[in-house]
Amino acid sequence: MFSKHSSFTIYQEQPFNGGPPVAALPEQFITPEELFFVRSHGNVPQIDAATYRLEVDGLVERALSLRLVDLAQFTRAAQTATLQCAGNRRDELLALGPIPGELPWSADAIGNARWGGVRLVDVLRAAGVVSGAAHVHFTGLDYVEHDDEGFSFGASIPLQRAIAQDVLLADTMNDLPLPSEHGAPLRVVVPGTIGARSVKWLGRITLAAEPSPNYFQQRAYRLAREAAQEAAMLDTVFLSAAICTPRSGAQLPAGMLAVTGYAIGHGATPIVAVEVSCDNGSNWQCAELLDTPVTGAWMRWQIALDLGPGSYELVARARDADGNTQPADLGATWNGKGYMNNAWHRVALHIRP
Ligand SMILES: Nc1nc2c(c(=O)[nH]1)N[C@H]1C(S)=C(S)[C@@H](COP(=O)(O)O)O[C@H]1N2
Ligand SMILES: [Mo]
Repeated sequence: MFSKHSSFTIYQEQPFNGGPPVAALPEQFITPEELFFVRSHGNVPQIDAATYRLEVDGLVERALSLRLVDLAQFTRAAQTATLQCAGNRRDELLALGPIPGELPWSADAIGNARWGGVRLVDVLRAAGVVSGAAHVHFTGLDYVEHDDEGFSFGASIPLQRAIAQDVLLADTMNDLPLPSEHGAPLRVVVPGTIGARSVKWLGRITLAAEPSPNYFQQRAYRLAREAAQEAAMLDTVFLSAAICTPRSGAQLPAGMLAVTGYAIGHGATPIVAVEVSCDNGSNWQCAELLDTPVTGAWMRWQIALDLGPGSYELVARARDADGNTQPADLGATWNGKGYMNNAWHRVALHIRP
């Protein structure tokens, strides 16, 4: 089922959820489709391109009902962007306590693709946004069941974010037609924002004064790190870095060891440094950054370490162009849903004599 690599971990068949081996992620700047994680809350709808319509309604001068061929009136645009699920690296948090009903993603719920399509702002301009509109709602054509109710996945982003040039309605991924599990025929791509706002199988765009009433905007994807805190709707991705090779628990021979990984800035701001420690954060060495910094995209990195026999904990942390840093301790990122783990990433190793 679907064009995924044989090494892909399938967490669930229905809804379809899976991710690639983490070690494969830093091999390429652009993640091939067969290694790109899939996060779906409901079915993967098979949509007939001939009868498909994108509805645009709400606080607009004229509601639109666009066929796929009607999208040709808009200028084509392309954007390289990393999508990261808010649940990326939840497996580390699961060591601190149970997180019922959520998937145990490792550092695999992330991928970087080249998306092609039309700009959301051009479609909004064609509909004519009227005053009072402050949020853009997206509704999918999938079917999700929650608490004995059936509905479509939905989300929203602030109008201010929606009108930026980098927000796309994408119909291609890595220069090929968008695959069904990634949202064919049309999906939203909001770079630097949690994956949940990049709605797949997009059926409707609604302009409104308030955020989307959809369960996935109002109830899920909120972050409460302290019990007293009001749980805020998630939006911007947080600065983080992950070690992809070696994997935790590896037993390796002494000598030069290649350590590789990825990092992503706050809101996908470009990464300016990645540092690695092999003594629990007392001393740090700068890793080599492998990619040209691109706003919206991740940065791959590598470093060669000369390690003698013994047990180690490798630690990685990053810094972005806005000077953001990460929490050192996993405990500081704890929340009952296991979202947004951006603590320093730690990997335990044993080097053989
Ligand atoms: N319609 C719809 N859109 C959706 C989802 C979904 O379940 N239904 N999942 C969201 C979540 S939580 C994430 S992280 C991204 C994942 O995109 P991908 O499957 O292409 O990697 O899609 C988002 N868009
Ligand atoms: Mo997600």
